[in-house]
Amino acid sequence: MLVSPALPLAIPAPGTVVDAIRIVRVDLFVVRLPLLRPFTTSSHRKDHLDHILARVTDQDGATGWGECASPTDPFYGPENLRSCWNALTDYFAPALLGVAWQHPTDLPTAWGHIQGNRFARATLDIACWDLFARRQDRSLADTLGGTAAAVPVGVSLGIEPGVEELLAQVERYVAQGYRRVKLKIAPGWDTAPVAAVRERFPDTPLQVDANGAYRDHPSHHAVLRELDGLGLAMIEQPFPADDLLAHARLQRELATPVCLDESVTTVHTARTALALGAGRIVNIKVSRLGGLTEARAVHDLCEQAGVPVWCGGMHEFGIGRAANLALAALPGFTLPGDLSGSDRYFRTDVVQPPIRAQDGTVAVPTGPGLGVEIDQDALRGHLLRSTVLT
Ligand code: OSB
Ligand code: MG
Repeated sequence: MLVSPALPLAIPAPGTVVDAIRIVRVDLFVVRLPLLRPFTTSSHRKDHLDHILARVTDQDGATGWGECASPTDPFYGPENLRSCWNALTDYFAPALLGVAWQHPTDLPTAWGHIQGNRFARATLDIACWDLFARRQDRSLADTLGGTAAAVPVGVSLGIEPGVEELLAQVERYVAQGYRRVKLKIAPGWDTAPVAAVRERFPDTPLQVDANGAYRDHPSHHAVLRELDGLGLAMIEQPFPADDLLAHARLQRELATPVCLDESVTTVHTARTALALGAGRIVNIKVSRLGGLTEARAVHDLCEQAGVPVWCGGMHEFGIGRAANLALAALPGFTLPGDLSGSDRYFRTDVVQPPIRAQDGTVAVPTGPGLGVEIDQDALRGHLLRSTVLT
């Protein structure tokens, strides 16, 4: 076959491998960072975070980093720190090592036989996207198709001991220029604190997140209808993740858009949820969706359906935060994300340069890959455990 060198084949001939990448080593680290302020939701409270960081190395010595943002305990979703560690060491890393791939979108094939475990999966998905972008000396945002130089950001505020403490937190972040405020709610901590914030900050875009704490029951519908009168931008995940019909029923009752977080775990559940009218807004999280490939697919689906999306967070360290920012540079991310600067959560982060918000936006890193580098001293100083797989 004659092929002009100026016209490379778009589809490689069978048996040929163009620029194949093989991961030959996976390093895993469990890193603990204390939170500056304890965070409470309807499901859990925490004062420090233990996240798994992963470094992948290919046959040429190129590297990429990823982060597992799973909470330690299975209270947000079914995964937890130990389940993620086991899924990575026993399944995802062994299925990746030595396998030839050309593009990170090939990797779902390598992992196609492994069910669920999406936070664990996201760890190596992010690391391979980072490595791939670095090999091409391109930013991850650019590699994904993102165009925004900076993304609008908001804050997510936990349940506080009282309304005064909450008002002080809102005050602080509104003064720092954050574009909207999200309040965690739960039965017993809902209409009163939200109405108090609404009254004190009448012009601040405000939304709430229940992490599935309400039930499809008349007394809870009554509370949610009361929230409907407070001019909220959205009500996030009022009901349990798998109760799509309850969300659809509620959305028909409310003027306020329902936003889905925990319910959307794949592009398939996203499509089902939208078809049922279970919500009008989607929170896209890289970690919950098992990585950047699936998160981008949900973005594309929502963009085609005219459904606004925003980038959610899981209190990521700098690696996961940089991945979220790269994703949020895609054009469908029109609403402010849970993408505050690292300094809102941690005294020190594990990356350089630090990620900071300014005037309610965070700049999308422009350097190769994630555009941040691991701070080796910070990594060593906060390390709990590590292993190497080859
Ligand atoms: O539901 O969005 C959520 C944090 C941990 C677990 C779940 C959630 C959150 C947040 C914080 O809301 C988002 C962030 O600031 O990273
Ligand atoms: Mg949420």
